[in-house]
Amino acid sequence: MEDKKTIFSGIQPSGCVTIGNYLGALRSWKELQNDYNCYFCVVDLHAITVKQTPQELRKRCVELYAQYIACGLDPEKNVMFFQSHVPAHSELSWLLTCNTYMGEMSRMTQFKEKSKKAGANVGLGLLSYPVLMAADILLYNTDLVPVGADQKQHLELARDLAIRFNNAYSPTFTVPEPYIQKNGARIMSLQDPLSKMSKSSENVNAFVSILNEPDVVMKKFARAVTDSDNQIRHDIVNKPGITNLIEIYSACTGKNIEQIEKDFEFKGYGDFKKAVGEAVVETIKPIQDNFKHIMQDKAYMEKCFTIGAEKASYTANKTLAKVQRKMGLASKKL
Ligand code: ATP
Ligand code: LTN
Repeated sequence: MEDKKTIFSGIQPSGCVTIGNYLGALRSWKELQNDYNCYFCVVDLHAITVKQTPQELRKRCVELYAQYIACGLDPEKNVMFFQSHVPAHSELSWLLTCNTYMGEMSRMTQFKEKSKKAGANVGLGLLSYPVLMAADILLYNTDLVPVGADQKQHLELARDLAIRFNNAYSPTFTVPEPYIQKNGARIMSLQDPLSKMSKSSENVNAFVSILNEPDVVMKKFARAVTDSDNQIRHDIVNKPGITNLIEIYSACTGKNIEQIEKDFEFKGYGDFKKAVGEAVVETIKPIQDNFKHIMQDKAYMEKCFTIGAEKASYTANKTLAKVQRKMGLASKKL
């Protein structure tokens, strides 16, 4: 355990895990858990950067934890916990905020996109959210962060903040590296293939959740936006909808793009959409079975996330104390 490198990653309980979250991130965590010392966190403090209904959020937190386990993450092998159960995340976030520039925050792509949606009153949390993410990562001396391609810019910030702090004070933080898969790192919306699939999307036809029933999955793919030339060809510029479906199919079946184009050369969109739907249904079926089972054992989950938070707090508090001391905050003993 000691010699292994450390991984940290998290998903927001802002909805149900989508096939984007699964193919882009969660699925790789499962592979990595055997070779790394892993922290997998349900990042509930991130979800409140946009308005939430408290009862719903609380329910989604538990369900997301159950989905982690259902996807094959082992709470006995990894440290699996809720972000808000380890207060050091919020505390380090403030200390890092004081070492962060306004300019580097306001140019974040996700902030620009989400603040557009928020309308007139853009919450400050949406702007400062990547600092909290940096705190999540830096608390655990993380070497590697497995995420989808959309998080690359936030990871860069975490690296910049670590390097800045190490230079301004003394070596403290490990500088983390992103781990972004080649296949499935950016799954697009089924209704607007130019924007990424998002679990908090208002249009339920835009995403497929890993808990969607088979008939719902099939319908969502049947309605997926494509073009009208009826050729199954990977062409990101001219055919973003079909390209996205090809990538989903490839990520689920392991077949490469050329093979898929060849297999469907003489088929139409209807047949292809059906095949993609079926491949997705097959991929998520075992997860759904596991999920139902786990949700019936709340006592087990409670035990797992309590132990998870204790283990996480131990490492997190050590890092936090170091940072507080280096920044000159009041000592507890004179
Ligand atoms: P929200 O809609 O609340 O912004 P989200 O669906 O975008 O949520 P996050 O919780 O922000 O998901 O991300 C969890 C993980 O899933 C991250 O590693 C992120 O990079 C990855 N991810 C999110 N969307 C996609 C996608 N469309 N394709 C591949 N990976 C994704
Ligand atoms: N910002 C991430 C979720 C997230 C995260 C993290 C991912 C919060 N903290 C730390 C990796 C490491 C997102 O997916 N939107």
